[in-house]
Amino acid sequence: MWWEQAVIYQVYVRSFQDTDGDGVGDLPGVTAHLDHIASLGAKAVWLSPIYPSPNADFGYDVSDFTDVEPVFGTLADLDALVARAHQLGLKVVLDFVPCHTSTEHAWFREHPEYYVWADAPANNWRAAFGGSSWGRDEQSGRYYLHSFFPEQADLNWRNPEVREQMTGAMRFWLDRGIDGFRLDALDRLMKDPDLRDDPPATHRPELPGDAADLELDHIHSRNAPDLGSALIEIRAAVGDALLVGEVYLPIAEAVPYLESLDVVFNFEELFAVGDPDRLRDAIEAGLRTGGQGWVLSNHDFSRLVTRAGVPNARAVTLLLLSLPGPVFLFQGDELGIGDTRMKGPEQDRNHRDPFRTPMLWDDNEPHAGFSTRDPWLTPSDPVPPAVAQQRDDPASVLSLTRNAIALRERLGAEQGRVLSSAPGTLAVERGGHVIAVNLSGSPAPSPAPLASGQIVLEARPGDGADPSVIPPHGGWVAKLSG
Ligand code: TEU
Repeated sequence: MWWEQAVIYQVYVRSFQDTDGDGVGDLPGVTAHLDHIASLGAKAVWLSPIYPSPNADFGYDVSDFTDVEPVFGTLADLDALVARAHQLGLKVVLDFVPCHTSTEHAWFREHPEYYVWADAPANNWRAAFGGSSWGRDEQSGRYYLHSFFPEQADLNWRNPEVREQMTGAMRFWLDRGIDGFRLDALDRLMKDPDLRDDPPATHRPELPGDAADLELDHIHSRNAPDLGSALIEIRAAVGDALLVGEVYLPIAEAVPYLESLDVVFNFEELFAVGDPDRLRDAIEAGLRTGGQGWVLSNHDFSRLVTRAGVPNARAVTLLLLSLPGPVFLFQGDELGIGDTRMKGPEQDRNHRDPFRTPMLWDDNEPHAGFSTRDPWLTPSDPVPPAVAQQRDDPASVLSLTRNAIALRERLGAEQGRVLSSAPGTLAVERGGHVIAVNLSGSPAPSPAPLASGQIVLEARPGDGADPSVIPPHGGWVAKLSG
């Protein structure tokens, strides 16, 4: 399948390229820069939600599943984007949000039976972004379930009509040439039918979460035992389109989702990149599991540069891009963008804005070429050089990213194995190569005997020419001798 070793590039449409001068990115802006994505060697582009939305959660509160948000453009703009992508050999993956709708979706009034209701808050469940999961509907005086913001009412996937409507919407996009879906927040798709209380937490959660994750074990409010039945219907509706699940669970618990999905994100890896031991565990778990995708960054969490730490970001980028299976690259990862703070009134408006800063196309243009006027979000911290400034610099993060992606062809599909290596280092052998990175501050011995001249790619050009040593905060990919 096309996605098995693919690099999939995530576009946060609001922040990619503005073409109509309103300071917000749009679909024609994505189309205009698809050649950049193709030139990286990515095989697909995943678009953050493009549907009409009141933007309580920037597109993840959908008010119509079969149209395009006017600020982003029109259905015709999307058709043009898909046509251009396919011309360039890129697949197009849409972010689909099956768990909830905006409370401004017409269904919320016309089809209340599509949602989960109670006369009073029915249990102790907590919403991901704080507070009770039960929101009061002022009009009826009743309470509806919401796993995220109160503006995002949870759909009731035990109602067959909901399943029909949602799978119908997915088919609508497939008919327009879409190649797959990233399915949002899937572990919240179905909950305990009896709405039982979540018990007090007995241990620290394996993945970071909100304060409520330290208080409650979310065993009833997510990941219901019969959730797989909905996934089977989704799979039946979409044929062999790519289905990537955002399942916010440790990878071992996400495995059952792979009965219907092609890929789930490896979140353990995402949170482990700052700690070589945890990262080794996460990579080993991922290699064992298969069917999972490595994530450099996404729009919800601190950027790779910030999580890995500036000195190690290049080495971690090289490592993750050299692993088998799909790899998800968030726009700006290829430039080395880290978290930024916001200017003026934008400061602290949304706790995830620091990871969603506008793309940097050309430092000689106003707003680095993102927009002709003030962008919707303006970083206040220094940002790395833009695409035009990094493109021809062999030492740039952009060159490293492009070269590491090109190297994936040579490494092939072999799962590979983690080698034992010096403390603070990580080494993987696969496809006749060793990928070794050193996340410590001192030089470390090579994990395997390599002849000199075998290095095919370095995370720090010029520093690591000796394959008997992994340079501090560096790394390389080298051919195995013999
Ligand atoms: O994210 C799901 C999500 O945010 C949770 O898994 C969260 O990380 C966890 O509960 C920890 O608190 C998706 C989108 O990526 C995100 O942008 C949306 O806000 C969210 O769903 C709601 O649609």
